[in-house]
Amino acid sequence: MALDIDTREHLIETLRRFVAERLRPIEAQVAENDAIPDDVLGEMRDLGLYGLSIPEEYGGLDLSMEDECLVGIELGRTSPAFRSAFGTNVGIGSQGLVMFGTPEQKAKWLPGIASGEIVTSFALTEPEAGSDSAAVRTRATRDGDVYVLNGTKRYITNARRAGLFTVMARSNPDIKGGGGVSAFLVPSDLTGLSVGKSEKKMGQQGAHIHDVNFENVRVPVENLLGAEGEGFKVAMQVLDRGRLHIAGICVGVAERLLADCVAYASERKQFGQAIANFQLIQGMIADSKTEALAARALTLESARKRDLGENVTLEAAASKYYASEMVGRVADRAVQIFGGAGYIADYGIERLYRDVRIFRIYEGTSQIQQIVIARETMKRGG
Ligand code: COS
Repeated sequence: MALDIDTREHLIETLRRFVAERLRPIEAQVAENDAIPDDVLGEMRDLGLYGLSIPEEYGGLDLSMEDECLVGIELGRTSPAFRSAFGTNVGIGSQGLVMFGTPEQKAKWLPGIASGEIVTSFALTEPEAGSDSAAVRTRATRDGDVYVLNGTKRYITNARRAGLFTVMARSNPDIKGGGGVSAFLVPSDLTGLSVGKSEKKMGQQGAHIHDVNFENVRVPVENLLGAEGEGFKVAMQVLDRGRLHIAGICVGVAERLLADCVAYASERKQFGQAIANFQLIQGMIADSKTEALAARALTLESARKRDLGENVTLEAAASKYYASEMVGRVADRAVQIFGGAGYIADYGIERLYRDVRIFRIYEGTSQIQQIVIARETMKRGG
């Protein structure tokens, strides 16, 4: 639901203050400790961040996609690890349930997801099924009134905290591609489900990914999400939405980096004057600003189209592709503008440079986005 202008401005202003006063001051500490303090997670819950996208009847804020992207832009002004804490509840961990859940499934889980009491995870990727996500091998074998799950999921965000997983598993081994895959709502306390170690990553310390192992996990048939054999399409539609959210975050990080660059270039003196006076520095700032504006416009326009009920598979892929590549270039220029300081941990620029690298990979690599964009463009005839 689209917020009225006053409510939207109030929400954005509240978040801007929360990011500036509460999150930015502890960015370095969170990265150092690889953990977000529990009291900060509690404040995020109190602000309603876990329920941004959940319908109001289940206790969420029911934001439109455009409003969610605007919120994402604000959240992008700090370490992306903070967003990751509730990002699965807002996006890939909950949206299968929101879009395809039965009234009973929604009533059972959405209130806890909206409040943040239940953390959700999206379990699609496997050791042998990354970009080729229709190739999932995790098996779901029907046995009376349960499906028995066996297999391993990889790089699953928030798995350690998750109370509920959306798991894509092959329910029909005779169908090799996506048509043999079903989606399941799997509570984390079921016997046989175990979560592996937190992987050491290049960036976004404070956000955690794990393997999730299923060993004869007995999932009640009523936890099937959507129809049997529709799980791949559930996943694709969840990702269409998630890609817009990620694009919004990329725009926010780029805007943050630009602000940092302008502040630094205005302070830093070389050859007797602020480096901001030099046209070669200005050229980098101009390129970053132009690209950040273009990504913002593309993302918000695509989000508005989705809010109007249009199919945005192409637009979501284009937004994510452009915005994630854009923020990589902006971060690279930021290191260049900061010079030696850009390479030193104390300034935080090298941290963001590492943090943004994953945006070109998760929720579909840039190369997958290119494939989606090209296919859809050809389908649409141009
Ligand atoms: N919305 C609805 N349905 C979709 C869809 C979408 N966005 N994308 C594909 N489908 C449907 C297709 O219409 C097709 O349906 P039919 O069998 O009825 O014709 C079916 O799903 C299979 O689609 P397709 O043939 O395009 O599947 P492919 O195996 O060729 O691969 C890509 C599709 C590569 C686009 C997909 O595997 C993908 O997005 N991979 C990246 C996954 C990813 O983002 N992983 C990140 C991990 S999650 S953090």
